[in-house]
Amino acid sequence: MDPVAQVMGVVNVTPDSFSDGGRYLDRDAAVAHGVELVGQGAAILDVGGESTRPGAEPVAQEEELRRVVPVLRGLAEAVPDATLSVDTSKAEVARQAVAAGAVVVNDVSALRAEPGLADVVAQAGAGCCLMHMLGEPRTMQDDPRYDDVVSEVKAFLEQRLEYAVGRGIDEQRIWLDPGIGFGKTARHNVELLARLDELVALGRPVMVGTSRKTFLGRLAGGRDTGERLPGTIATNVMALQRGAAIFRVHDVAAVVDALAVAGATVAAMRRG
Ligand code: PMM
Repeated sequence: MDPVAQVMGVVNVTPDSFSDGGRYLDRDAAVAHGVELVGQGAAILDVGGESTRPGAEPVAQEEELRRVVPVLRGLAEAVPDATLSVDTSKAEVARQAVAAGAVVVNDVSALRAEPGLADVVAQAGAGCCLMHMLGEPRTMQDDPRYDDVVSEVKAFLEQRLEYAVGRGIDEQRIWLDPGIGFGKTARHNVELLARLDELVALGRPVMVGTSRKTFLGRLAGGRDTGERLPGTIATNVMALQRGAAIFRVHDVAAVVDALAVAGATVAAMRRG
């Protein structure tokens, strides 16, 4: 695999996440799942306790803490070499997650939901992923519109990067993410993947999360969540070729293999 390409395995500890909701609610099962993903080649694990699927309702802070903190503690012990990320937009959840072993805060609101989150990341010397989203999960898929989706996402990420650095977060530890499926039609998602190099040009590692998302099913003629691995692989390979660095997926083993082959081919293409 391209040496900079890293696969992030998804460990959702939620009862309603769109693809694996409810299966890993139990702490031990979630930890075991994370260990299995590392065994399959995930360098990073993203632990989330609040679903961001379209239409999802927010989760109370206490409940989110109850879901993610014990799982992070368990993973920090079980897979000490893995990079642990917490998928949250809440400052207090991030604070306790970092204390439990997370070194990256993956915030789908890009530090807009809670101003205190930037301070938590800065003070901990943690990394963070800033993601683009149009609107909020409850309503984001209700007729999203852009004049030019790529330039608008790029301008947003540039502005959020500047904000994060201004709040004291180490620029070298910031990743950017176009937010595939977050207030975007299938056409918007495809356009973002096709022109991902324009986001890579911002100079920070770009993360993509296409795994099992609705647009893959739609483009393939109507596929349910469990039938979207081919689309997941196709989009991650395209993203690798366009310069993405981090690939957030549920099906780690298959994507690691695909990226190893694609990465060798991309390297040969670059050598000419
Ligand atoms: N997608 C989901 C959740 N968190 N975080 C980032 N940075 N990028 C994504 O694309 C992303 C995310 C939704 O997928 P899930 O419900 O399967 O976790």
